[in-house]
Amino acid sequence: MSHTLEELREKLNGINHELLMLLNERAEIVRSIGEIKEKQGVPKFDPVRERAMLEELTRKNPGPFKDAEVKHIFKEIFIASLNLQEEDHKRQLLVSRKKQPESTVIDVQGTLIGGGSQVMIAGPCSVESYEQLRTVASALKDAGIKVMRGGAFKPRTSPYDFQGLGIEGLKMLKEVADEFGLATISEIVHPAHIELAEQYIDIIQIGARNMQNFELLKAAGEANIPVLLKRGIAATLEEFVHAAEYIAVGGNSKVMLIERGIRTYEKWTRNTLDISAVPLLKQETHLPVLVDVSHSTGRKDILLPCAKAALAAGADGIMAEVHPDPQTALSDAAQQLDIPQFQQLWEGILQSGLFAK
Ligand code: PRE
Ligand code: MN
Repeated sequence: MSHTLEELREKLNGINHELLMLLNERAEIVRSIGEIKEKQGVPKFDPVRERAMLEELTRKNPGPFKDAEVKHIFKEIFIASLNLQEEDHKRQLLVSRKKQPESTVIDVQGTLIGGGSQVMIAGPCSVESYEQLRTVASALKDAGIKVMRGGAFKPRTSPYDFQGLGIEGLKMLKEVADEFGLATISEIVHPAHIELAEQYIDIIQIGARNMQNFELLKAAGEANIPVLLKRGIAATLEEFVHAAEYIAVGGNSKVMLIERGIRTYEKWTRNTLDISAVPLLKQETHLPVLVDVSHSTGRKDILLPCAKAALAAGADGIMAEVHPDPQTALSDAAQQLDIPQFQQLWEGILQSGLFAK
């Protein structure tokens, strides 16, 4: 008995529907397996299980599809299943935009960061002296900038380089910032210093070299002040987001991310500024995303176009290093702007119309 084309297509429609229902029924089971794996902390991808299923399927394959075709079709199903488990995992992250669609806005002494409010953070690489800090603070205040940076604990590449003034430096930073009505940010490198930091600074910075110092991240998770987490020099965005999750899961939801360049083969810049990180991090997380134009480029001459690119890409803030006399700076001398250069950068940013202030 022969069927008409219409009849055969009608049959296929029915089979398509059955396959669709079965695939989705399968997907629900895959999700439940994903939840179990999530709880157990085991990887979602299981190539051994996949191979066993493919072997069984080809063994039982009655044809006319060849084994290779059956394998191909099922491999696609496994990929889609894995994607589903990974999407579910992302949805569970506290920092994920899937978990919280609205942008986090961080209030630093009345300065809002995120959700359409941008911040300019500037100051010397290292705290060196009262005079140095006062000169910078005064220039920042005149420019209307609210947050001053200054490193007191300096994790340097060489142990023979200036290591920072430590707690004394934090005290100096606070004293000068209070005089000029500025908020402060400084890097903390030891979990034991987090509590102490809260007395002296307004934002804790976790440096690129410590992005995956999990004990430090956990300690920052217990802090009551905002944390600015720098991207590691060789960190993927996924690793970066998970490092932020360590802080958030500890109870501190005031986390900001900062792209500061990644290591590539390029030598004309200190690191390579990854602009794509800005829209991606903003898409994946609800956290404010900033860009450090000084450490990413390691130069003074291209900060304005890089800052504009960052803001155009959606950055919630810019960080730059400024020193009264960069040539004599005890760290990062090559990249710190002097005060007139900084003023020029700031003017350029304001004139670009990309900074909402
Ligand atoms: C499943 C999904 C991804 C894994 O790589 C292996 C198998 C599948 O789709 O069958 C399910 C699953 O997560 C599992 O059985 O462990
Ligand atoms: Mn520096």
